[in-house]
Amino acid sequence: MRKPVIAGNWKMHKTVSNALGFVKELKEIQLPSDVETVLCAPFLALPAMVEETRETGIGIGAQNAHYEEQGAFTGEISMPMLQEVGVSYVIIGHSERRTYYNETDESVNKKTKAAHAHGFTPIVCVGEVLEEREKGQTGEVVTSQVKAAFQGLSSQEMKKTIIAYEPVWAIGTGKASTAQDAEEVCSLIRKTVAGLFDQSVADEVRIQYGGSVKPENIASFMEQPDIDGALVGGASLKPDSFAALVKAAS
Ligand code: G2H
Repeated sequence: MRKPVIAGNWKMHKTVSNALGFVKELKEIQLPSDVETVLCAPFLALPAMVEETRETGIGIGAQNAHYEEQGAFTGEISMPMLQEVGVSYVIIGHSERRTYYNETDESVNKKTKAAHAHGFTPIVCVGEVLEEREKGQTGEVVTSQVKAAFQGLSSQEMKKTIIAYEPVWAIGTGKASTAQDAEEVCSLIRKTVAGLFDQSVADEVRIQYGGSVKPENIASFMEQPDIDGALVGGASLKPDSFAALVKAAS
């Protein structure tokens, strides 16, 4: 069976000392070992967080990385840089990056391949905007994002990839998708992966829901057969709330 995975996406929140304070508090709370627990923090905090979480089972992730190994890309961070500090996950193609930093399906594909080449577990985000949902284009949009993102991956790489379905209209709005609607799209994503690879790959790949997940609504998502966890923004910023989410996924 697929291991549930709860990942916090802190976005542009927390200084290094705030991040360390969070981890120290979280370590005081007993977390279930049957849930993969990940914190995706701002770059600056990553080295200290990797050190502070050693032997805890908590994985540390970045929220973006460049697909090139090095070069004239002012302000960017490469996968080898993250690898050296011991980061294990990287979020790719979050809608905020697609919207504000011109991430495209093509760059998402390059980054996903680069992440695998450096041994990371990529958390690849897909999802429709409100206008697309209202026009009934959700399935079409998400299917095309999935096909583009995973083009050229090996089956092994695909199995290790985590997909986060995040309807853009549900992000940070407090207005989550219904669990049934989210399940419908996650099931379609799994079918699309089966079409691209095969059923055994699709059965192994983990799909998260993201968008206004909180302790009060996570159970309804985790009950769904094709939802294996959550990518959580706002509700991951406090240790007790984040721990409640991890416990609810157990
Ligand atoms: C969606 C999510 C985290 P929030 O972006 O990826 O944020 O839980 O605040 O809606």
